Amino acid sequence: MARTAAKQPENNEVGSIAPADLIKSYRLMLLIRRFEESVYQKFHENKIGGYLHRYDGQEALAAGIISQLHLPGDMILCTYRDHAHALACGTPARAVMAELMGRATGCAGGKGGSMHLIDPERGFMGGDGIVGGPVPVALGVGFALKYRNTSNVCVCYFGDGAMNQGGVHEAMNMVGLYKLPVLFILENNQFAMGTSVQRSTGQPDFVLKANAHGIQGEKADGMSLFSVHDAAERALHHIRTTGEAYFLEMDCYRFVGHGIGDDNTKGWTTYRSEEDIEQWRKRDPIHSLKDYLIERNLLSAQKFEEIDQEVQEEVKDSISFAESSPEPPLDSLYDHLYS
Ligand SMILES: Cc1ncc(C[n+]2csc(CCOP(=O)(O)OP(=O)(O)O)c2C)c(N)n1
Ligand SMILES: [Mg+2]
Repeated sequence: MARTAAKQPENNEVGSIAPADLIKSYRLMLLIRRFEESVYQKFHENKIGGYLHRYDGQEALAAGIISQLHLPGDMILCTYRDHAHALACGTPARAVMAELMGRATGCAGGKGGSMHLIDPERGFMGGDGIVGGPVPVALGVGFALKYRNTSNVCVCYFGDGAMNQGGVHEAMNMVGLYKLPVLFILENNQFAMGTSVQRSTGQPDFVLKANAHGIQGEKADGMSLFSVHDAAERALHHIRTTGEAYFLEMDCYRFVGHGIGDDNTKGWTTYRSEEDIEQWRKRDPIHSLKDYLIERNLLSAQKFEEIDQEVQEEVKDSISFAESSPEPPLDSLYDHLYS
């Protein structure tokens, strides 16, 4: 059942993604990167409270999959590393930044913060602070989508560390048993905080584990937008035509530490070497896509510059918007507790 990862198209080969969509994905990945780069500084200025987990290096997983969904209709669940997924679903950068700063204009009304972004109108059913937490929720969402006779899919992102949680396997078993339309995306960034995959699991073949629950799957290169896109296209086709789940293990790497308490820009990280980080950085999904667009003359130097400026402006604007937004009023404390 496992298949080999799709390769980035060679220079003289036509890729499977239309040039206009490639450029859109490039812009989105750059927006995610610049957004993430801005948040540590705001945290250190005490503008953001709680905690922060960045997605630098993993951008292709959000851009290559969410761009293929039918929104609204399909539903997305993910972990606490969720800024990218919200932006990919179309939640404005302003509403994401305002949420991080606990402002009433944030996408969760300023009451969720970084790990609990949500935007149901755009299909984004939220981040989750509990490791493995999105998987049992995906079982419920997948059941609802089938029960209501829709042709929609629930996409559930989770981490390599989460794959060792009991509840994850109970939920995957039921998704396989009930044949539910769920696309599992295992973000295998090689580490759960400071613990490597080699140190945390007796069976590192994650696709095999999905197969054990009756779910087909494959492994793909999560550092290549092309590979992510191709694998997701096959997976979504499988789910929409058979109604059954699919599992994708995405090999990837986070370029920065686990979270704000593990800030490798300050030299605190001890569990992985600078050399390893450098090796993975050579496969930066944004740089590879930029090279591809240049080699094939799909975007001029001037256009790259314009996109860069636009994205920087969008992030700057999100910060001024958030900083000038009010905090939630005290009398809204008990709103949204029950639906
Ligand atoms: C149930 C539970 N246990 C422990 C934690 C603390 N914790 C937060 S993130 C994390 C590591 C998870 O790693 P992984 O699933 O690989 O996701 P990644 O952070 O690498 O994206 C842990 C142990 C938690 N949030 N929830
Ligand atoms: Mg991980």
